[in-house]
This record gives sequence, structure tokens and C-alpha cells, in this order.
Amino acid sequence: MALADPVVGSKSFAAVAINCAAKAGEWIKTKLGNYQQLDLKMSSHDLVTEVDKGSERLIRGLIGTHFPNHSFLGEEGVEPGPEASAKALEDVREAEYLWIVDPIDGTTNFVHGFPFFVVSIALAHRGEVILGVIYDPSKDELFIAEKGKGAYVHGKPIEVSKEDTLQSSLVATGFPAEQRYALPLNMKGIQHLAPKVRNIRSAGSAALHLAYVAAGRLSGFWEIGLNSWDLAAGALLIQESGGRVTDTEGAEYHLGVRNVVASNGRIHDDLIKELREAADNPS
Ligand code: 2AM
Ligand code: CA
Repeated sequence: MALADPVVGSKSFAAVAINCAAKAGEWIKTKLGNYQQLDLKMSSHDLVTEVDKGSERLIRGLIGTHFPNHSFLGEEGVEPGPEASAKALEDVREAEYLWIVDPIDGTTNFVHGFPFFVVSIALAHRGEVILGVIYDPSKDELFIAEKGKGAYVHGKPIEVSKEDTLQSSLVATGFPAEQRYALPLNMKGIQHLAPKVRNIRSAGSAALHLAYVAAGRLSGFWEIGLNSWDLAAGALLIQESGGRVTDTEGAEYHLGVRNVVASNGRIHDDLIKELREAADNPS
């Protein structure tokens, strides 16, 4: 069976992913400023609401209806913390078809009514991402990429930006919830890079930042300590729009990457070099 050729009579993978992201996104938007229950996962920096869980249930249900034999990895089905995330991924990584879902990426923004959060849905075939959809309900923007077919926002092809120096680059990062390892290491990168780039943004959704790199709105993005569901869809969007995604050591993107560097390709080596220098810096 060809990759993009599911069972006759069923919908295509892409159609199902778009339908799931759009439905979940529209529902999430109706809950903005209106959620009932806020729980802390590991700390006051790591939030989940019943809307995250409801969005995941909706997506999981729809995917299960169309593709009952596919595997599913969603943020809310996994215990908090990096070890549990890594274990959950290892358990399903080599599945024939694996859906990787973040039902709300940018939950802190959702909770505060800051309109920068998305639904992120990816499909991997034996460990390789072949489809990625990121939907931003606040702007009604849907980003989609299929392996080998390019990346699009609302049907229009997107491509990465042209900056080829750090000095002319707008880059983004995050402030990781994990404070012992990820946050301090990321802060070193911020301190080191801030004077070298045009500026740095941090709007609180890794997936949407990746989509913005794919669309040429950001030159690059890096962050320490992310999970497969934060990255899978956005990584394919960037690869399909002419950019590059690696870990902070320069190894090409795979599902297990947690420390990510994503860019238009042109500034990639410089970005990695500076982040290495920052990490090696004592203090
Ligand atoms: P989330 O909203 O789905 O939790 C912000 O730095 C980015 O990190 C967001 O994409 C956020 O996704 C993600 N994030 C938040 N807490 C995290 C955690 N404990 N581990 C990994 N990623 C996290
Ligand atoms: Ca999430």
C-alpha cells in the first residue's frame, strides 16, 4: 500500500488530520476564558486543563474511527516528566502508523487568553514523519505538510526566509517548564545569542514557532527539553518548506529529539555553533 493511499473508501490521512485539527481548534476557541479546571502537572509552570484533555479525546476518537489499527501518542495520555515521555515514545516509535498529537500546544497562553496556541497533529510511518498539521484557531491559520509534497498554509505554498546571517535573523525560543536542566541551559543560549541576532521572540508555543519558521516569519527557533508532540508536525513543515531541523549537536531530526534547532537552513550551522559556545560557557 502506498504511503498516501489508505484503504479504499476511507478518507486520506491528510483529510482526517485537517478535520481533527479544525474541529478541535474551533472547540478550544469556544472555551477560551471559559475553562473550568486548571491542574498543575510537575509545577506551576506546567499546566493542563479539561480542555486539553477534551481536545485530545476528540482527536483520538476521530482518528480511531477512520484508522482503528493505527497507534496513538498524545500528550495527555502520558505521565508528566521527560522520562515518562521518552518511555511512551519508545513503546510506539516503530509502529507502522503512529499519530502524534499535542491537543493544545501553548496551554499557558490558552489559560491566560493570550492568542498563541495551536493543535498539532503528525503522522509517522515506521518512525518517519509523513504528515504534519498545525492549526492556529485564533488566526484561523492551518499549516500542512506531507512528505515530499511541500508545505502550505490554506493551500498556498510556504517557504523559509532568506536571512543568511545571525545579525539579520529573528529567532525564537521558549522558557522550558523544567527548571533544573532545560531552563538554565536555554537561558545560556538566550544570553549568548541576544546580542548576535536581530532579536529574539518567545511567544509560548513551540509548534507555532516552528510553523512560523516554515512560513518565513522567523529565521530560526531552538529550545531545550521539548517532547515529540511539540515537534513532529512542525519539523516536517520546516523540512518541506526548505529549512532544516536538527538537535543541538547537529544530528538530523528524528522523533526522539528533545533539544531542537530549527531554521531556514542558511543560519543553521551558525546557530548551532553559538548554542554550543553558550552551553560550554561556565556560570
Ligand atoms: P504545551 O503548551 O503543550 O505544554 C513552551 O516553552 C513550549 O514548551 C510549549 O510548546 C509547551 O507546550 C512546551 N512545554 C511546556 N511544558 C513542558 C514540559 N514540561 N516538557 C516539555 N515541553 C513543555
Ligand atoms: Ca500541550
